[in-house]
Amino acid sequence: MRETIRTTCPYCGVGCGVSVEDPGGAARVSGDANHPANFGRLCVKGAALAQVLTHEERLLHPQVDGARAGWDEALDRVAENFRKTIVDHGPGSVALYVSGQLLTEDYYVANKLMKGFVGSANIDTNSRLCMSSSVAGHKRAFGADTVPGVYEDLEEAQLVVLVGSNLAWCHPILYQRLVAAREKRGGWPRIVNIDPRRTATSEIADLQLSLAPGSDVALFNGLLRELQKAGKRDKKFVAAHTQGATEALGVARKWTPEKVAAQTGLPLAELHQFYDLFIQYDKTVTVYSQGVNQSSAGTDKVNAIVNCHLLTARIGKPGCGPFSVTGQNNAMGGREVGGLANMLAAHLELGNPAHRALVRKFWNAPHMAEKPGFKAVELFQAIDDGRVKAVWIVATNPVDSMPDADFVRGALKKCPFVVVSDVAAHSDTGALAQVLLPAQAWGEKDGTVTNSERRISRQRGFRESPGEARADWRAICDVAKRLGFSEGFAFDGPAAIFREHAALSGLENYGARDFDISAFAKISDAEYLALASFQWPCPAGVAIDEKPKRFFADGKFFTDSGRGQFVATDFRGTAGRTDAQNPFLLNTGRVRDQWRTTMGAGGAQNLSQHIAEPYAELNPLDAARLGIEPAGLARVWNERGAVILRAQITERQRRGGVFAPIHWSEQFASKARVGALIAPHVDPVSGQPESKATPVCVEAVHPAFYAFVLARKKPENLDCDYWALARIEGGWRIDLAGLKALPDADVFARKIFGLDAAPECDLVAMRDDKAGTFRCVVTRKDEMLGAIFIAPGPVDAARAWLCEQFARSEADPKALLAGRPPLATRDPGRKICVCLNVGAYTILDAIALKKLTSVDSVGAATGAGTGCGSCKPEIESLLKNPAPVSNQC
Ligand SMILES: Nc1nc2c(c(=O)[nH]1)N[C@H]1C(S)=C(S)[C@@H](COP(=O)(O)OP(=O)(O)OC[C@H]3O[C@@H](n4cnc5c(=O)[nH]c(N)nc54)[C@H](O)[C@@H]3O)O[C@H]1N2
Ligand SMILES: Nc1nc2c(c(=O)[nH]1)N[C@H]1C(S)=C(S)[C@@H](COP(=O)(O)OP(=O)(O)OC[C@H]3O[C@@H](n4cnc5c(=O)[nH]c(N)nc54)[C@H](O)[C@@H]3O)O[C@H]1N2
Ligand code: SF4
Ligand SMILES: [Mo]
Repeated sequence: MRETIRTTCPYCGVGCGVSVEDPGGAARVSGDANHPANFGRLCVKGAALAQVLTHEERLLHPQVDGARAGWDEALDRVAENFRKTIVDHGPGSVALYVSGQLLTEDYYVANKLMKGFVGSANIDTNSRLCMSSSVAGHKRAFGADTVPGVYEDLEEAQLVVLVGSNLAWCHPILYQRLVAAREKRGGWPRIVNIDPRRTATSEIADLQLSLAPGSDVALFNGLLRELQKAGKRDKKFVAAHTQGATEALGVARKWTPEKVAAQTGLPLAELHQFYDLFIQYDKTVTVYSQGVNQSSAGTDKVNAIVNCHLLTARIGKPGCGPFSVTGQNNAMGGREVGGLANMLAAHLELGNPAHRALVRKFWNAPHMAEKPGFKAVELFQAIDDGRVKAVWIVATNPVDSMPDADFVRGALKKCPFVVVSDVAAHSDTGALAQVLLPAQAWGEKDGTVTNSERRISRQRGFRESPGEARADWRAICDVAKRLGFSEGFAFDGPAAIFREHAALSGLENYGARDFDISAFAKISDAEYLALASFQWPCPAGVAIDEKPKRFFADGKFFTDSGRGQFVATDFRGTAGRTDAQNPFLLNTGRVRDQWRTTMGAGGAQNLSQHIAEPYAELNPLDAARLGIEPAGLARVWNERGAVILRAQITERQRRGGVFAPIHWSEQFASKARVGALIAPHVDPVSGQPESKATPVCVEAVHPAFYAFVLARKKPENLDCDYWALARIEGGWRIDLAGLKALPDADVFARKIFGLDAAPECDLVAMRDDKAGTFRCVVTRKDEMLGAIFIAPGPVDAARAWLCEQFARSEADPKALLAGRPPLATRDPGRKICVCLNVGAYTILDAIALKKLTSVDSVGAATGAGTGCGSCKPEIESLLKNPAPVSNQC
């Protein structure tokens, strides 16, 4: 019998269980039917996990000063530099910058090393950029960073309000659970989607509120007022279990519907529709994500939402509650170990002397941090001005993902000592490291992660690590030992770390703190190996059951008074304001098949086929005014930086706004690091940057030529004003453009394919001087190595068809030279359904020809949407709006 490994998807915070069969290196990945997050389903990224098991582009060996080194040499170097910096400049001069991508065990030792042994709380994490406003909002309202509800609540609710969440693309399995519940329950829950732009998630919304960016606090203040007015205050609950209602309502009172309408730009009728739904349905869940968190008023947005739930006592009960969905697979685990610079461990408070004493004793810590360390934005400022002189960056790519990313790059360049632990051989941050440490990747590493609903699951290693890659926890413990802290870091594996973490969570807890998993404090290595997923809290001595665990149903909160705290949230606009210089507001976020800054989800070629280029969404009226044509290029810039992106002209985008995805690093595009433009404005409470509202200027780029390239090998020389690379089956596709006319297209093509060094290759060219076009294919014997299409305007080629042809080894070079399929064949178009390989034109043709009206009928006719289902919202959108889809990106 084949062994099945049960593990967890490494991508988003839904935390889906994954089953892997891995006989002889041909892994088969499927959803774990028994895992309570996904019950067997996987989205397109999870389903492509077998493709990321490649060792291509992996960092295989430690490097010191750019040269391969042994682990001992590299670790000695890290420890020596850290020790010397601490001795010379104090513990505050060193820092760790870590990540919600780490396993809890890695995170635990990193936090322990800094806060208990180095004696500085200078450890912060990319989660600062992700959900620290939710943490701060929870702490203000609940007295602890507690997510009150569970996933079932979304299915059981009458109304689900999505705020700043593109659930369909970013938490696809939770979205699918919601869709399935609606199908089963005849359209319940009703769904309201609150987002300045229409997204894939808008397709299932009964009501879309395209509010002005940053105006959520006004909207929810107005809601609080209307709830009170409509008599929806739960008087008993508010009186017995909360405080601060009067102050919060006092602030909300002035937010009349008219005033809210003016602030949010929403029509009064839509506003009343929303308020009426919220008033009418007691079972309401408000799901929120980065449109809420990544704001200079992020914490207030969270509390404005929570206020409405406290007033109506819609919390802790089935089908009710505010629900912060976490992005990273282990954002929650990081919170549990205290990975943020202002937290301790096990949800203990760094600012609380009794908590510090407790942890000091438990860790037998020689140098306990006494005060919070630098939060991410402050940390890179401190690196820049020399207060921090040595930094170790683990599992995050700040040169792309931080705001003011060019400043961050400059700071790291200046920093005397930079260590980067990563799985990838090349990253924009790794390029600046003196020491590079190769880490284990998914499928190799072993430990636990916690999902958005407080469910702890095992990630299990089932593959040998390539080269000398090692677990992050091990590298951290090895440095700790070299710094003289052997006793505190003598762990022999993740199980030992997990036991210590679990024990600390129960230490003198007695129900005073939400996070308690002390039931697992004594589990054996074998039990850890077999550990099934469980939801916390799980205190010692209490039988563990599978019932959903909710907080606050009893009205007991973790504040000093034990009451839930209303917060008076006065409205303030975005920190960045548009003006004549920068008249557009830049919103940034995610696309369905890309993962953060690691394009193509770390090497899965399927996932580059959905959207292959960095782009900017612009409203048609704005684009027309700026003279930007569909598939043309747009320069988006401000005083901090500039990017060049492919224009996507769409009504989904409000006027005055531009949306760009965050996924393209310099490894994949010439100039698409949107982080470089983001102002480092932060929320005053959480320190989370405002990544969704930066004033920018947008203008048309007028290239002298455009080109589209297919290549077996990644070209080494892409010396061009614009280029974007994407993996395809059998090679790469590249879009290029240049501002200066090409003196000789033939020479340019030869350079792209490196032909001077490969005289055995043939180049068959077609030139039309009148039209200004040039096409050629490169072959070696009968094997096709590449093709290039050059034109004075955006290249009009059937890209999806070309990619398909290129993947076939028997492809006819001459047929490819035509750039489009023969008459009888249709270009399938941009891939909408990756699982079944169905393009947009195939779907549109089927809709027109067979007069299809439902997603299911499209599925039956074309197969689209019948795999993982992640593309169903887009099929829905094509049904509603069968306009031609740009094939360009
Ligand atoms: N495919 C994919 N999935 C992912 C990720 C990925 O990279 N790719 N990353 C994961 C991570 S780390 C995270 S944190 C999550 C993020 O998940 P989401 O938060 O759902 O994703 P985003 O696209 O960042 O932002 C969500 C929406 O907020 C909207 N928004 C912008 N400003 C405002 C505003 O002022 N008010 C409101 N109400 N909305 C606003 C944006 O238009 C956007 O559609 O996704 C996770 N899942
Ligand atoms: N403008 C703008 N900026 C944003 C956002 C936005 O919406 N807009 N979103 C923010 C959010 S929510 C987030 S979460 C961040 C994400 O941004 P980053 O934190 O930069 O995340 P990744 O791109 O996933 O980078 C993770 C790195 O860790 C490596 N890695 C993966 N697994 C491991 C491992 O196990 N060990 C080690 N050592 N390395 C590993 C990967 O190869 C990759 O280089 O970006 C933030 N920045
Ligand atoms: S929903 Fe998230 S956790 Fe689940 S398979 Fe998709 S990316 Fe992985
Ligand atoms: Mo995130």
